[in-house]
Amino acid sequence: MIRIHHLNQSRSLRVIWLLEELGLDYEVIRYERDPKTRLAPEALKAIHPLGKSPVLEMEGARIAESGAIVEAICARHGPDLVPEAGSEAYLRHLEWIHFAEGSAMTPILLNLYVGLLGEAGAPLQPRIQSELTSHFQLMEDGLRPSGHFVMDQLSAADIMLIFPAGVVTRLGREEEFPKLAAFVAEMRSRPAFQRALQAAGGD
Ligand SMILES: N[C@@H](CCC(=O)N[C@@H](CS)C(=O)NCC(=O)O)C(=O)O
Repeated sequence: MIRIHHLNQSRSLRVIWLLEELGLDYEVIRYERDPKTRLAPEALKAIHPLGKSPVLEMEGARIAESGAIVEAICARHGPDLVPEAGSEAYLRHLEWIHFAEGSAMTPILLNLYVGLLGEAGAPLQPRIQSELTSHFQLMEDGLRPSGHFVMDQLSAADIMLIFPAGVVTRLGREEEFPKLAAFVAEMRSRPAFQRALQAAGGD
């Protein structure tokens, strides 16, 4: 049995979405953020020292990092969500998978945290905003006419990129990045995404 340690309103929704797309059996172990601090509960530290979500248990092994989890699930159960090894598309796909956490999240998190500083963070804002915009623009330009990244059907890269792409809509920047906004709406309307939302507890 696959078990997913899921924190509400977190990146682990992308893992539940993937499990639903693949029609796999799984169990969700839910953790709730502290309503004031928004941090995960201490109980998650018993699962992984960082106390962050997602953490997956599959075939007796425990694995953290959403990108690694998505790759591991696809390697075992979802070959159709990854382009053929050795192809040009495979390289682009790998690039996007790692971009989602390794690059895009840096300006997104800086924007969030430095924004909390108000005026004290003002000297950092021009750089943060230009990095945020260039990362959104790269995603906007990377979308294919089919509305997907890399393949003309759903791939694991789409599943990874839903999180940084969703920030465009959260920041109300849909008009600047219309293709990204359409991507988010389209992915969210998929039946498997809706089932994932339900399994995750609605958020
Ligand atoms: N790079 C990691 C990031 C994991 C992470 O930061 N998870 C957040 C939720 S989106 C978390 O658990 N935060 C709670 C906390 O830091 O207390 C991944 O992709 O899995």
